[in-house]
Amino acid sequence: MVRHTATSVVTIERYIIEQESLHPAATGELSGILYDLALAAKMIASKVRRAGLADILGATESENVQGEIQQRLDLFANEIIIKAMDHSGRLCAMASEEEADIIPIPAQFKTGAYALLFDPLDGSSNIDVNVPVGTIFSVLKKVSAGAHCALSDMLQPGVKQVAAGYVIYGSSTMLVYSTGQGAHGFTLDPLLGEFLLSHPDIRIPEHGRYLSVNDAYEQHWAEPVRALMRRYRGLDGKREAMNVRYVGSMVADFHRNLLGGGIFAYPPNAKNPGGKLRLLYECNPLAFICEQAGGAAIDGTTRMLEVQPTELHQRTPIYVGSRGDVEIACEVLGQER
Ligand code: FBP
Repeated sequence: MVRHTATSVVTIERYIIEQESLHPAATGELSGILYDLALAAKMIASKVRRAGLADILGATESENVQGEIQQRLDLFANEIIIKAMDHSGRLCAMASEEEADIIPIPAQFKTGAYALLFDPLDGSSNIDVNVPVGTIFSVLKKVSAGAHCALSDMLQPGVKQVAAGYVIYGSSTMLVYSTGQGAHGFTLDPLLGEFLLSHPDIRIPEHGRYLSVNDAYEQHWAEPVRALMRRYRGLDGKREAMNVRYVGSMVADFHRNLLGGGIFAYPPNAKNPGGKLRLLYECNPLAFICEQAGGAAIDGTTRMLEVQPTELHQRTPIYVGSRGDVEIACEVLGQER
């Protein structure tokens, strides 16, 4: 594999092909899915960039399966991804944070060997206030028999992901993905309309400096979680205090910590005893990327990628980021349990 640097002018298409060449058995189907996702990301980015001018801000009257009011950009992004992906003949079905059930491939199109799960616009509460939001995706290989998708194709543990990634719509638009050969970042050049390799082979620092947690929930945390947050804040004298940074968009908080080192945590609390964030299309894809970059992710007891899913929209607690900081979570949550 050619070693690239951030100035090698490598498009995402070229990089995907180079990575595919490392797999003699590859059919090109997975590469095709990644291309189509990159196109969908460009279309969403162009709308997000002009959101205030494009009359697409604000909420709709409808609620999604999570009980959240759907933002207009949520639905726009959801539609864009479905339309960009449903006709390629590469997917057996899709699942989205915005759709209660599995999204079948329309009858007029062929079905394929992969399932796609996604959060079309993560950090919805930040859309109208121009704070970075993102798109998160996970790709699984179809395991059920027959042409059509079964729930079992979606309910696979994170280790079964064949690809995962996210797009961050921030000061620049970046797409970070992995197919199990490291995590790589591409920046959208708005003049060329191309995703160009800008962060080859991302490595997250072993120990981080940022703590990303919404501590407005402190009163609703159980004692083990409070003890852990005291540790990260250096209040138990066992380590230097970390710097707190919390945007409220998981993709943005995760991305900062992936590059700068740190931990993002959304512990269980009295209001969300099972956690808030969704296992299949928020936590598993980011855990996959993080591990590929040398980091780690747990749900409080188990390696995130080994959790066996039981429901499409199941929620989970999450602690993800620098390996040294996640190990502290294992130690403190384990000790205090
Ligand atoms: P969605 O916007 O996709 O529903 O994502 C959930 C989310 O906004 C995460 O991006 C973020 O980390 C978290 O919820 C913020 O939750 P809270 O406001 O409880 O801290």
